[in-house]
Amino acid sequence: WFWDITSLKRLHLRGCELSGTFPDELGNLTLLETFDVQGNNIQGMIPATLKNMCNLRSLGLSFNNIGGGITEVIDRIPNCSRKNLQELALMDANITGTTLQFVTNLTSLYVLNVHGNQLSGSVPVEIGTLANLTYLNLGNNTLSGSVPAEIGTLTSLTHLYLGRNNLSGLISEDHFAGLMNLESLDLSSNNLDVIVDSHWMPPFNLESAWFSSCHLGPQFPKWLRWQKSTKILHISNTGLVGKIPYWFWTTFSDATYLDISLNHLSGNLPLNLEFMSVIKLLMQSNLLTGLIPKLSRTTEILDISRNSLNGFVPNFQAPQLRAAALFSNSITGTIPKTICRMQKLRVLDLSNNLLSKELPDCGIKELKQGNPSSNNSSKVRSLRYFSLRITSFLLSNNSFSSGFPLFLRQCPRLVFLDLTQNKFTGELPGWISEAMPGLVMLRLRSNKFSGHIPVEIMGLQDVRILDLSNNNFSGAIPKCLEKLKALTHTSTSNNMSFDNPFEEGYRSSMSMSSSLSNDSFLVVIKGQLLEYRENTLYLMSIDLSCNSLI
Ligand SMILES: *C1O[C@H](CO)[C@@H](O)[C@H](O)[C@H]1NC(C)=O
Ligand SMILES: *[C@@H]1O[C@H](CO)[C@@H](O)[C@H](O)[C@H]1NC(C)=O
Ligand SMILES: *[C@@H]1O[C@H](CO)[C@@H](O)[C@H](O)[C@H]1NC(C)=O
Ligand SMILES: *[C@@H]1O[C@H](CO)[C@@H](O)[C@H](O)[C@H]1NC(C)=O
Ligand SMILES: *[C@@H]1O[C@H](CO)[C@@H](O)[C@H](O)[C@H]1NC(C)=O
Ligand SMILES: *[C@@H]1O[C@H](CO)[C@@H](O)[C@H](O)[C@H]1NC(C)=O
Ligand SMILES: *[C@@H]1O[C@H](CO)[C@@H](O)[C@H](O)[C@H]1NC(C)=O
Ligand SMILES: *[C@@H]1O[C@H](CO)[C@@H](O)[C@H](O)[C@H]1NC(C)=O
Ligand SMILES: *[C@@H]1O[C@H](CO)[C@@H](O)[C@H](O)[C@H]1NC(C)=O
Ligand SMILES: *[C@@H]1O[C@H](CO)[C@@H](O)[C@H](O)[C@H]1NC(C)=O
Ligand SMILES: *[C@@H]1O[C@H](CO)[C@@H](O)[C@H](O)[C@H]1NC(C)=O
Repeated sequence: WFWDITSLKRLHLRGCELSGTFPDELGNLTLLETFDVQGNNIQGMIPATLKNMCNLRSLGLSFNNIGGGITEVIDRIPNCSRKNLQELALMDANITGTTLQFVTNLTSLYVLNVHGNQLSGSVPVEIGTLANLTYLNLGNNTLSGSVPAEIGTLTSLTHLYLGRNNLSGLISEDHFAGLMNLESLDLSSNNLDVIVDSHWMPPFNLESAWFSSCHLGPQFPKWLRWQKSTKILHISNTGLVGKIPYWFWTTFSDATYLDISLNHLSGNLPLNLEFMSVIKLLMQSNLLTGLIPKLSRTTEILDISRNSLNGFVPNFQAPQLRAAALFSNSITGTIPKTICRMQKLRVLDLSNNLLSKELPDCGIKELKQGNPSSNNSSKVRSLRYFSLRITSFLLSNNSFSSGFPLFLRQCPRLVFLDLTQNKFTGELPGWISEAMPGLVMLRLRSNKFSGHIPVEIMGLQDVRILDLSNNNFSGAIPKCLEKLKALTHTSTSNNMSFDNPFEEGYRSSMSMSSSLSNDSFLVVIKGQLLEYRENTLYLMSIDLSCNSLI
């Protein structure tokens, strides 16, 4: 019945779960100015009946399945309204095409969004004729060739997204010359060389800047110093060499997301980053040395893995910290008792370091301090109420020496536990399955554990990777191995919604691609060290070899 209301000027049907095809009757709405059906499940091309829709200003077709060519879409936008069209949104709409030349006829466009389609060809120089453009998103296509410098004439532009294409060549000051209103810039994941004079003062003050995989180096770009409003900065894998300049931390003290990973940055980090506002701080795979800094209280995700940091583990004072990847450094000392207060921590990876001694034993006092608001509770006073929420705890290849850590009694949500290659001794406690009922991975390989394998271990119903090899366990292998249910079923019967030990802490964090979840996962199977990157969820393995079992 919509289509009879021919007086309609604005039709907003965003996210209405519409499916099927566009009806020809749409063309009856000749007064329509705005047509927005983004985020439905409409299949097929817009109808050829729109000829008389001469007032169309805004066409929103994003997140549908148009399944056709871009030129066909443009051809069906009525001739009479092309000149006046201000907004064209075709994001993730399954559109193909080898040219963006059509822009020459859409001279009034403010917003052009064709992100996430299969558009190839180059960015036309004529893009410079769209003088009103404020938002241009050509990201996530397969555009190639160079970026025309004409883009630098679009003085109204606030958002420019060219990331994830196959663009190449040079980006210079010219490309930015007139972009004094630019707030958001994405050039990442192309093959672009950004080469500007070292004294260049950018005309803009970016809030978000994505440069990952552009060539910015080897020198740390000096012009970044003038970007004092930046909240999001990605300069991962940009060929940067040398020290992080001293102004970096103050210039970006208000940023929430900083990614300087995968470069050749060296030198010590500042001792104190408490003045920052960063939520996600990624610095992995550099050549950084020195101590792990005192973190800002806002930090939720920290990745400093694969550097050369030495000195002690930080006295974790970041109450919001959810995931910390500190693996493959040279960190010494032991895990401080402050970990007992870290109620938000999910993932802690300290593998491949020089940590020693024992883990703290969190008593009720320490745990309470991490959860002061639950002080008054009359109902739950048990330890469990105050327990930690760690799901992945990875300590392999250190020098921890003690009995099986009592710390683990306070980690009832543990899913991945890796104590491989340390100097742990003594017997496995009977409480192992009661304290950590959800364990999917239990790796105690290459330690000095001894005694019998406790029969309680059969209570680990979700365990899929059980590696007790290379210890000094003795006695009989417990009889009822078939009770390890997850190992006897072929399908994934548990409800684990994540795939590897690194992933969990990253879910529900800012929806940015995470580097941690990309990390490989090493598993020893039949004496071979195998590397897995995905689908570790389906991996099953039991290894009791190299003990004194009968
Ligand atoms: C204290 O306990 C009462 C009753 O259980 C509850 O209503 C209240 O929200 C609690 N206060 C705090 C700060 O947890
Ligand atoms: C509405 O559109 C349909 C299909 O394009 C057409 O057959 C019909 O005559 C139109 N109705 C009016 C009132 O214009
Ligand atoms: C995209 O459109 C083509 C052509 O209509 C179709 O064959 C293909 O299945 C569509 N792709 C998706 C992911 O729907
Ligand atoms: C524009 O309209 C004219 C007249 O209606 C028509 O001849 C021409 O083919 C149209 N152009 C396009 C590109 O549709
Ligand atoms: C621009 O429009 C004219 C006439 O409507 C048409 O002939 C021409 O092919 C269009 N140019 C592009 C690049 O689509
Ligand atoms: C990317 O562009 C280069 C030339 O710059 C070309 O050789 C290559 O085939 C393109 N790759 C894709 C996937 O389009
Ligand atoms: C153990 O960690 C050290 C760094 O502390 C590293 O050099 C070594 O390669 C690691 N060994 C294994 C087997 O990963
Ligand atoms: C919690 O209880 C302790 C003593 O048990 C007390 O010192 C502290 O002030 C209490 N905190 C809150 C927030 O009530
Ligand atoms: C292994 O355990 C046995 C007792 O079961 C003990 O006698 C022996 O010393 C242990 N070996 C090592 C290397 O710890
Ligand atoms: C798994 O999920 C199902 C339904 O979503 C639920 O009934 C069941 O209790 C869950 N099992 C576990 C072990 O959480
Ligand atoms: C993710 O892993 C793939 C496969 O090894 C690798 O090519 C890629 O560089 C990795 N990406 C990052 C950001 O580490």
